[in-house]
Amino acid sequence: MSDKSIERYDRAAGGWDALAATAAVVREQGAPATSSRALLKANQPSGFDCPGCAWPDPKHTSSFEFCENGAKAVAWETTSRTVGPEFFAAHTVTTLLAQSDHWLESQGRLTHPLKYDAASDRYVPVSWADAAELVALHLRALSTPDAAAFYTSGRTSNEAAFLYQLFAREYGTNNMPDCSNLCHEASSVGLPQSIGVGKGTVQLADFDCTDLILSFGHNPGTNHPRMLTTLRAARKRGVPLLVFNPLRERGLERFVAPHSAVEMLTGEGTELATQYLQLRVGSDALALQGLMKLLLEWERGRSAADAPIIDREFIDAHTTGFDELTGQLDALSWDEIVERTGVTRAELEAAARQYARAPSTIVAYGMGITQHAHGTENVQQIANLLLLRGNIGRPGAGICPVRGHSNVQGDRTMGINERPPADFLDRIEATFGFSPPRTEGYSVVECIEAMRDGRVRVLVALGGNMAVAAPDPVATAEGMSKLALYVGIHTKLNRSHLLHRGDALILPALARSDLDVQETGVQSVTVEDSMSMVHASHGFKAPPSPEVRSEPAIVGMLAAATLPNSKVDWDGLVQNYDRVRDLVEKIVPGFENYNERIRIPGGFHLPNAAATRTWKTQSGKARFKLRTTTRRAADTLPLVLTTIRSHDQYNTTIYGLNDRYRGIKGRRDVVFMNEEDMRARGIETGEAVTVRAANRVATGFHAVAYPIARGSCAAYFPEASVLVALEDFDPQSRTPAYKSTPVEVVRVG
Ligand SMILES: Nc1nc2c(c(=O)[nH]1)N[C@H]1C(S)=C(S)[C@@H](COP(=O)(O)OP(=O)(O)OC[C@H]3O[C@@H](n4cnc5c(=O)[nH]c(N)nc54)[C@H](O)[C@@H]3O)O[C@H]1N2
Ligand SMILES: Nc1nc2c(c(=O)[nH]1)N[C@H]1C(S)=C(S)[C@@H](COP(=O)(O)OP(=O)(O)OC[C@H]3O[C@@H](n4cnc5c(=O)[nH]c(N)nc54)[C@H](O)[C@@H]3O)O[C@H]1N2
Ligand SMILES: [Mo]
Repeated sequence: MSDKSIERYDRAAGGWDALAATAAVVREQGAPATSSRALLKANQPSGFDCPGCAWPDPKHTSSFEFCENGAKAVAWETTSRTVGPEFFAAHTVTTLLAQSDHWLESQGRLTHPLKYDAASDRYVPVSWADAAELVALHLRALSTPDAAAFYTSGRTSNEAAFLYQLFAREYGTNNMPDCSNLCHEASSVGLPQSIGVGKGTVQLADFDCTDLILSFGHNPGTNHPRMLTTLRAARKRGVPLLVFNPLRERGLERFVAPHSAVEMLTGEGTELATQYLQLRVGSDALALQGLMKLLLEWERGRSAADAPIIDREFIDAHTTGFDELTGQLDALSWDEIVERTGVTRAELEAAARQYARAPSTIVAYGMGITQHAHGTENVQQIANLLLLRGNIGRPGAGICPVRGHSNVQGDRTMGINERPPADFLDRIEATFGFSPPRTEGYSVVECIEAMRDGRVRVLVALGGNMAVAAPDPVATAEGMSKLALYVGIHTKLNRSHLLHRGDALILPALARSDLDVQETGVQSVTVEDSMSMVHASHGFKAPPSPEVRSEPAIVGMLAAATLPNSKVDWDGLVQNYDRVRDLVEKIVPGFENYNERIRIPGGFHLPNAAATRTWKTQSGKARFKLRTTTRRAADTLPLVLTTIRSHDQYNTTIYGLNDRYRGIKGRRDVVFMNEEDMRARGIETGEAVTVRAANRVATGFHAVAYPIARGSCAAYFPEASVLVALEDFDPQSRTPAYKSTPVEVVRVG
């Protein structure tokens, strides 16, 4: 294929190409001096937390840890470009709506509070006081507080998140849809049933003493590049890495560490995956049960002299449900496993042998596990596999859900939760003296349904881009267009600001790297990473305009205007975030001496009961969970589509049009297919295709032959989100099934 836009990339991940790509993006954002200074402060003890991802920082970071995509996130937020009142005077909302997501965000940082003016179809400047009054007016006019919803995206700091949930609850609703509903909700729902906590049990130090790492459904070379440094160190110790992923991902195969002179000069790098199992999209639970079935068979067949394969002592002392699980595994046929996963029994045996042999194992996983109609069950099969060999609650072993947004885990800890635990609400009530609502609120999918049928009339968004992040953009846009008021608290312009027909406000917020000065002086915020480390983040850069306010200040202002008889001293809290943290300490377990401990470089670790083998489940034991065996109705379509991120995007933020490791240049209109699936349909690489799902169709795509499991295909999010129905979600966690849409792909013409 001569087309330069589709060309196989066969170098290692990282290396010089990563440095060059970083330099290009810093140049393009027009602030090389600020961006470079910012890069040196990212993830340093005295600096700010990188807004890129939630992978933890190595203890006592002293040298600069290079990360290409962290650098892009920092450059994107420290850009010198701005969108002020002149920009909005020059563009109507209708013309902005015609622009791409990439164009909208790349115009720059928001500088002024803006209000939508229907007469001119433009956003016009508004004072902060008038903006707050408009919000108060709408919220007070609603017939019930449950006609409002408060969306959060996971970049929000602990302090802002805590104030935000307090505002929503004192106002009277638990409607807190949140990006984690779209992300790791299956972990938050599945893990408490299995092991009693909804978070991962490992810390970074466990990777230093583990004997085996299994990776399911995540692409760290793009989405958590600093994780490659951890994986590389483990591989250098001889630890095998088994990858379960339908797509061959360069970042899981070979890595050149930019800080290693030798690797940079030779370009050779470190081999990562020792075994790569290209299972079919959506078949992880079956593959996991295949591994477990083998362990069970080997255990039954072993002689007394052989080492045990499953940890009977642990199972008897610490778990329930083992017999039910073995019953299910015995009933499962190898024909079904092999047919549906697309991997051979021999491949699974090789993987199971490694697992049976390893004293301690870590399983890391991402969206390839959670974003399915059976996401919760997928997560639970991972927990089952670990429990079989007692791999939870000891050094070098455990479960590692790799979180997305840099503070998505912290936001949940702070109470951003549409289904809050009762004891959390009890403490709110005891501390503040108001009765928080006790009924469950809406998750994202439910919020969209409620906007569509008029039950939700006001949507406030603290960060994020819900309209584009949610499944089914048509249904979502319809819901947003029916709102009486949309309020976007954001750093950049995005599509969610443009879909309303009623009132709308854009409120410009400080970003992580911006200096935050309040009445008592310079403020820091805190965040929690994927491994429950809480630490401080200090912005340093001059904000894009003096009008821009911090997230805690904006939330405090809206709350004070809406709740005249509030029990909370909003102004006092905003003046000094130490006061917010003193309140968090009273409400959230694990935050004793919060203010003291975040002043220690590196911060502190939150307790995790499962990691100490205390099981906070109903029975007081860990539980083996079964897999549902029914198939979905739409499974009659021959292919399964998964939607994935390119190397040049951050969720709905599109930095550029390349996906270097997958060999795509300057375009995003592709669908990756297995060569044999293409041949069977008479499709050649580069040819225009239509992708059909039940009742929906996506046009304008081009097929690309790619090493992907047969029967599976992949396209980028959000372009392919049109194929994901709002109703297609995991019934337990309500996570959209972004990664398993049954489809057919046909040649155009
Ligand atoms: N640069 C950058 N960093 C990011 C983000 C970003 O967009 N850009 N997003 C952040 C966020 S919010 C999140 S949640 C994380 C996301 O990080 P990831 O979880 O890595 O996200 P995805 O790109 O969705 O990729 C999932 C991987 O799962 C594989 N996969 C797809 N379907 C299946 C399946 O059925 N089974 C298995 N086993 N694998 C499958 C895909 O091939 C891909 O390699 O990254 C965070 N970090
Ligand atoms: N088809 C499909 N859809 C998906 C996924 C998928 O894999 N496939 N993944 C899902 C996942 S895992 C997630 S987490 C969601 C992400 O959903 P969201 O978190 O809602 O989306 P983002 O794209 O991260 O949000 C980008 C916007 O955040 C704002 N922003 C950036 N930094 C800041 C800040 O510091 N403060 C404030 N106030 N605003 C800021 C900017 O205005 C920017 O436009 O998308 C989900 N959607
Ligand atoms: Mo995410």
